[in-house]
Amino acid sequence: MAIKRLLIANRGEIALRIHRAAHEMGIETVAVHSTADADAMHVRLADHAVCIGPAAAKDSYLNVAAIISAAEITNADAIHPGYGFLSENARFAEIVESHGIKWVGPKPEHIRTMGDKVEAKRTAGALGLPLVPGSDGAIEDFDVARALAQEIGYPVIIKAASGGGGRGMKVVNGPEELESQMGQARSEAAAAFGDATVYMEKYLGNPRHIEFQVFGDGEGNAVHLGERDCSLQRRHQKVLEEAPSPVITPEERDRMGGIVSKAMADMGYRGAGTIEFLWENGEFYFIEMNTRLQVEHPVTEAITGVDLVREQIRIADGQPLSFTQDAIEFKGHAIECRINAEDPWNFTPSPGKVSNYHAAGGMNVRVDSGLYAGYSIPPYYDSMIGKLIVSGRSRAGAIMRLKRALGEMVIEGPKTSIPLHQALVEDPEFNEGAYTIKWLEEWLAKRAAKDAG
Ligand code: MV4
Repeated sequence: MAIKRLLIANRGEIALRIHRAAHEMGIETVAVHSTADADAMHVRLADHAVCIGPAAAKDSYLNVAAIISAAEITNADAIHPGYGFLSENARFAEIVESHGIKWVGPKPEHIRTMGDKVEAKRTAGALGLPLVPGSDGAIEDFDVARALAQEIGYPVIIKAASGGGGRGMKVVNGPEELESQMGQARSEAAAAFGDATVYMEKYLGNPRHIEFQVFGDGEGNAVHLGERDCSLQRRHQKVLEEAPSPVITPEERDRMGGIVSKAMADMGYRGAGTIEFLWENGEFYFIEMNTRLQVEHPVTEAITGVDLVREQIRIADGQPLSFTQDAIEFKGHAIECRINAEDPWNFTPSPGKVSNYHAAGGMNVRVDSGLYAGYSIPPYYDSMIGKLIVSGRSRAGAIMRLKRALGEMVIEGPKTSIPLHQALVEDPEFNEGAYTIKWLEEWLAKRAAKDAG
């Protein structure tokens, strides 16, 4: 039976994004919301809305029983989790499916495998993806760890198997630091994730973060939609993303794209996924796989013309992929700026009432946001309040358009990261595309020093 009514288990801009794709497919939507989000745009737009609990996410957007109840009460026949919250919770995916509700996401077993970073690496390696040199699985013993570190060469990095997104990592510069760093990594992992399992990798000093978008039908067919460069980040929070990466040639894209799509086909992957690599000296090294739609998916949409959310919903509905690899052309260049309600220079959150709002527009400009004049940004959730996505025929053209569009944005009341983006797009190194994962934090430190002096 085809999906008729989709429950969106999320809030903010991504809930709107999913609602829009569903409506274009003739599918009704059900919003769920906390008491703090009663006036949110995702609630206003949806066909039906259910309050699922108090402001704290653990009592609402993470409340499995309340969300399943909302789906049952409204007769929703599918659930889309968006990103964050329950999107990579394999148990939730199983519970959804066991209620006869379609899960707009990967098979629960694949969510579980990729959530364990040791299992993810083992799986990726077996599927032929290039790995960072390191331990073959978890490491427990200091002597084994020391011997391995000697073999691969310092510096090495210790990572938590249940970590990800940068949490629970320790760099080890030499043998004298090994026991203390590994011990700390283990106890921090135990405290943060309830799992002390760690593994070791060669530490790459100055890589780029490049990720490939993949799609599978769950039956052995898979495609890739090219890469995104997400190197511009601060404290593991991405700030600006672009597609294609300024450093990847069409030949390299085809070669790596072929490797990742073959891997996804071989594992029988279903739905949207992102394969994350570190890239250094022309080489790709797999680090993690995200089994969800990502915040930065619009830059891929802009250069391929594929509606990623529509594709997700089609696959969950048992339909085949709507395109073949041959049909995908990468056209032009797209850049996304994440707009956060925070001080642009010290990053302290800035929630509160939006007294005036106007979104940029014009050719090849997209604003995904739930903001409106009079809306009060609640203090309980992530500070990202919108995304500005622009595209152009070339990277330079996209940057020109980005400057124009940033200048048109009006968000009065809370502080936002727009001034940060306006400074960033003027930087000569940014304009050359000459940046790595360390670049933005160093740029911010230099600016802060100059302002102080
Ligand atoms: C690394 C690394 C250097 N060498 N692994 C951070 C998040 C997590 N997904 C993996 N991370 C890293 N793993 C090795 N072997 C450096 C990072 C890293 C990073 C990676 C991607 C984007 C931003 C980053 C910022 C700091 C460190």
